[in-house]
Order: sequence, then C-alpha cells, then structure tokens
Amino acid sequence: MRYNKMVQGTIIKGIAGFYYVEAEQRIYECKARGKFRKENIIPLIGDNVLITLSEEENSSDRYPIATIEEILQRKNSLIRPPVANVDQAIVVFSVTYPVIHLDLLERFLLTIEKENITPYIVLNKIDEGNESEYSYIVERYSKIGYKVMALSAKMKINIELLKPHLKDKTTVFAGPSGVGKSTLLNALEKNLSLETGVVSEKIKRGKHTTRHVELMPLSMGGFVLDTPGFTSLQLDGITKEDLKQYFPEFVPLEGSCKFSGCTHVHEPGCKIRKAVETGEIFKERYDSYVTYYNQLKETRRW
Ligand SMILES: Nc1nc2c(ncn2[C@@H]2O[C@H](COP(=O)(O)OP(=O)(O)OP(=O)(O)O)[C@@H](O)[C@H]2O)c(=O)[nH]1
Ligand SMILES: [Mg+2]
Ligand SMILES: [Zn+2]
Repeated sequence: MRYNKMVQGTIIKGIAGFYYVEAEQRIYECKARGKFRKENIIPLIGDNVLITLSEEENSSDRYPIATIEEILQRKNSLIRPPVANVDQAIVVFSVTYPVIHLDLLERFLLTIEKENITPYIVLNKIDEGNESEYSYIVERYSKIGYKVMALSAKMKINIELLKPHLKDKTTVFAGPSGVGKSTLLNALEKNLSLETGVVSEKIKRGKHTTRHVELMPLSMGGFVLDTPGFTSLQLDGITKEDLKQYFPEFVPLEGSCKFSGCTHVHEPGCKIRKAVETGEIFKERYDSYVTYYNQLKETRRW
C-alpha cells in the first residue's frame, strides 16, 4: 500500500454523507471512516480533523478526495444546530413573522450556557415591527445580562452594532426558519450571497431555505456559520440539578437559601423565590425554570 499523507483541516460543510474539509488552502471531499459510525460519533461542521489524501482521481474532479481519520478534541458542540468549536451563538428571532417563540429562546440560551458559548439575542425585522410589542424582550434579557440587538437585516438598520462583535470570532447563527439568518449574514458580509426564502403567507412560517450548515470566513477576520431553521429543542445533557446554574441571574444568589442544595422549587427560606417576589428576578424566567425542572425530573435516565 502506498503511504497516504495525513493533514489537519476543518469541516466546513456536510452534504449527503460527504464532508467538505478545508486543509492547506484547498477543499477536500471526504468520507468519514466507518469507526465513527460504530462509535456513534457524528462529525460536526467546525470540527478539526485529520484527513488522509487519496491517490485516486475524483471522477467529478471538482474536489480532491480524502478520508476523515480522526476528530480532534472539541472545545464545545451543539446538537441543534449541529456545530462544534464555536465562540459565540446568535439566536435570531423576528419581531413580525414567524412570531417569537419564547420557549425556544429560553431552551436555546440554556444549551449554549451549558456549552460555555457566548450568547447573543438578535430581534430582526424591526422595519416592520412595532417596538411596543417587543421592547419587553429587549428589557428583560438585557437586564439579565444578555446582549440583545434589535435590527433589520433587510433594511440594514443597526447592522453596524453587531458587526464588531463578530471580528476574529467563530459565530453560529441559529433560530427558526424564516427569521432572516441568511439575510442577516448577507448584510454583514458583502462576499456572501446566501440563498434566502420567503415566509409563507398562510402559515406565517419560513420554508427551510437553508438546508446545510456552512462555515464561512469573514473578510474582517473570523468565521460565521449559517444553519437551517429549527422549531423545537431538547435540553440535551442538562440535568435538573445542573439547570439552575444556566440561569445567570440565579447564580449570584446561589448558596444563600436556607437549605443547601435548595432546588428553588418548594423549599422554605428560598432566596430565589424571594427575589421573584421582589421583582429582582423576572417571574417569567423563574416559571420557565420550574417548568424545565419538572420536565427534566420526568425524563427517564438511560
Ligand atoms: N421585513 C423584513 N424582512 C426580512 C428581514 N430579514 C429577512 N427578511 C425576510 O424574511 C424571509 C426569510 O429570510 P431568510 O434569510 O431566508 O431566513 P432564514 O432564517 O435564513 O430561514 P431558513 O434558511 O429557512 O432557516 C425573506 O423573505 C427575507 O427577505 C428584515 O429585516 N425585514
Ligand atoms: Mg437561511
Ligand atoms: Zn432556593
């Protein structure tokens, strides 16, 4: 057998069982070794990998062929959208259609808190929205400490507020279909011409225009990932015991309740519940906590 050269690269796209890996300024079309499937490991966009270059000629000769041999240690990863090694995540919602789904926003924030990814909340389509209808979201989440930006990708309003945050970072754009993730990326980077869709008149939802996750460079430095829209999210890998630590506004009060290991659900002398009463913690956030806590309690552990 001939010696195959091993090189390091990054998965930038995956389509129909093929992974596109950028290495040494080229893009290779790769299959993953069968061992990954056997071990239940799915290569993710953003993964740093070792590939072996094939001697055989690619019939389509669009890309040289290679094989993914190893996935290097991940800094973090998400299941939805399926990405690895990101610094920041921007969850995009629209202030018109599709309507904001606060439960999905909360779940997304929890999964990115868990992975230690810096969260941003973007409210798009303010050119058509009514400020009085969404200002409570800006206020609530800003007060908790999240970075919240209301903008219009289409009319390029407030785009410049977001841009500096992306420089030299790897940022994934996530959120439901039709909220304007691809439109926003096109507005942020002149070299991109991502396909954008329409929001259905009848059901007021997006049509899943973006089908694949793709990692793309920014001309100012840094990378962005466009992803397909999703409508539901599991709290994967989060236990009811850990849940409270992913609510940033709970963290400073942690340890001050009467009972150590207080779940903040029913114990007397709970400082979190006290803070909800005084309005220091938003009741809506506390209610989400209790809802998720009870859901996780019922989740069977395998
Ligand atoms: N009024 C208004 N419409 C916008 C804005 N941004 C995007 N849109 C429209 O929203 C629709 C959906 O935009 P996309 O960028 O395709 O949405 P997406 O989030 O990428 O959707 P998927 O790829 O399906 O997940 C298009 O018709 C856009 O023109 C905005 O700021 N204002
Ligand atoms: Mg899109
Ligand atoms: Zn408590």
